Amino acid sequence: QSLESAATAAASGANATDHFIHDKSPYDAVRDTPKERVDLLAREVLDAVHATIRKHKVTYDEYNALKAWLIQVGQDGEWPLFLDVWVEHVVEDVATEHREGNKGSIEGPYYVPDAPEQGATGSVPMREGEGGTPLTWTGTVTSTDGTPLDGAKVELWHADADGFYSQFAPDIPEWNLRGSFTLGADGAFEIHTVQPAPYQIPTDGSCGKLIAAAGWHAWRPAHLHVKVSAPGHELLTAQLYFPGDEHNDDDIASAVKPELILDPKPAGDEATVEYSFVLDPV
Ligand code: MBD
Ligand code: FE
Repeated sequence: QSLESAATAAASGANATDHFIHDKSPYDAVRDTPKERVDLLAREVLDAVHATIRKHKVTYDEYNALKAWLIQVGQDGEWPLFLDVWVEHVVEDVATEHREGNKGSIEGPYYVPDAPEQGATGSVPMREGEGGTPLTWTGTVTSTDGTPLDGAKVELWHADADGFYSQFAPDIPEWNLRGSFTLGADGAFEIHTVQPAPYQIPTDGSCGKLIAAAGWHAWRPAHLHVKVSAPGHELLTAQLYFPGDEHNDDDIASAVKPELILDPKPAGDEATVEYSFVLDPV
């Protein structure tokens, strides 16, 4: 993949599009959606568009504004950002509504598989003097019956104190603030990282244009992204949030759930937090 090298929406969008094409789109279940489902879903989405046009008497100027904007979303590479911010949360709710264990939250556009392994106790890779309050996070991964999950893996990724993700913004070491933690028989982990800052999605591209044109805001609360996996169990994708963040109640991506808000304890210039995961058997 080429890493576009400017901190612009178009550059991070191009990187997110490249990552999606490389990491996600080739698998069979994505390629081979049954004809009956495509027919049903495409027709119902188009019916909803047509009904909206009739209800609000959409004009040719508005139709052409939409067309120009959709073209720009593609040119900016912002389809992953647009879909993950405004659509994914409902897909995620539907996919996990049956779970007894953790319910989870959206993946978003900035996951990269195969982050460097740190063992059950360790730190995510970070720069000397990395910004943000140091955070020590302890917890366990168990099955719904309480059994600790030997060989479970916690993958953690998050933005830095300036709101940038490694591999999507320039001049950050490749795996900065991205790590994998594989657990032993006790299912326990201790992860060292830094507390991220509230995050604004890129405002200088097509998603920003929609936000400005509609009078919305671009903020997400500060968040840690995780994927938690274990043999014989459903993959959990989640995000964890911090209490008191003013955007916990109006996340632009609608991805906050009360069960996902941490309860960190200050300890001098640092903080500790306990949060554990329960996975559903397949
Ligand atoms: C993010 O960091 C994110 O988590 C989501 C869902 C969308 C945009 C940026
Ligand atoms: Fe994020």
